[in-house]
Amino acid sequence: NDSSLAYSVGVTLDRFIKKKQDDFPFASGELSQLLRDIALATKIVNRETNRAGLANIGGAFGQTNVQGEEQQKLDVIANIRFTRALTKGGEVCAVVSEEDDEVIDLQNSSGKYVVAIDPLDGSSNIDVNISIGTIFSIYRRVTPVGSPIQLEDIMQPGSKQVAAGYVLYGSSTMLVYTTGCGVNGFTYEQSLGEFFLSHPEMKAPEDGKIFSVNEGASKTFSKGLNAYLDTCKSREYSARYIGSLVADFHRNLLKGGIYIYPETAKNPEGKLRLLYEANALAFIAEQAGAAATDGSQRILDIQPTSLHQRTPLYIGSKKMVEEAMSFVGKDNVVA
Ligand code: P6P
Repeated sequence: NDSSLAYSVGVTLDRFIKKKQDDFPFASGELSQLLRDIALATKIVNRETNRAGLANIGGAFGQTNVQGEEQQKLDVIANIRFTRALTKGGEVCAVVSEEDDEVIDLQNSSGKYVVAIDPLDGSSNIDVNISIGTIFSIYRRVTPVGSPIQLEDIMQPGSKQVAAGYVLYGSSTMLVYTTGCGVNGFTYEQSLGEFFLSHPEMKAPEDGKIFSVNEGASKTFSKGLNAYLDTCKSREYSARYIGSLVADFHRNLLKGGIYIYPETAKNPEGKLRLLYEANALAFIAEQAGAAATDGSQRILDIQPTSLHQRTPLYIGSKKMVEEAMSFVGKDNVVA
């Protein structure tokens, strides 16, 4: 019957969104339209990503973004594509992006939603053909629709997200998202230009045997973290670190594992950004039965204080994050 259709592998993203919207009689369809707008931009970025080597749009673009990283042309292109799709879609009034120092006002005065996005995370991997990703969070604005955008519309804790997702441009291109009722994964069929439901109701294994961390910085890790990593090694867990957050996160979500980007000497607040990296993946993680903290508190409980603030990130299988916290937590106890 139709109700099972939404979950049968092979249903298109459009049909799935429509079906889920029908499940919410009061849904006005704006969020559905917004998700379609993001999916459209994803198809365009996917094509650009696949052509990067050929169209000479890889390589550094010469400017630097708020990370202080050389902006690769594909970063800039992806940012333009997503911002343009969201502007045209009309549902979003403002965007905070890794690629722009300031909030972008889309001039959609009737837009109810705000989007935080990392258009292309891991872009330094483009030139060496390693998977890269898009990460996005969706919030409802808190000040009256049509009024000037305020910082309180943007600086919302992750617990206020209405939706979040990521795109993994990997051996296949996948869109994985949640609207707070579980996590569903869609795989892109290039020849048809459609996303098809391939991973319905994703659930992370409660425990795992994979840890993802850049141990090159372990000299400056806390004692507790190094003790946790020694425990992983004593159990002969696998070390898997791609250097691309979305790829590591996605593998750990499916197979069980933990990704850690702690405070380091080079990044005393951690490297990853709260608004458009950690919050979205933390929402997805929790919806899939996994966990995400900054080493002491839930990522989703952090009240942002600045647009591009960084946070340490411990994210993945619930039991692994809890155990890591039991080691790292000792560091945070004032002696
Ligand atoms: P490091 C990519 O720049 C990124 O933001 C994540 O995708 C990735 O996991 C991490 O940084 C890699 O950082 O310091 O280990 O090279």
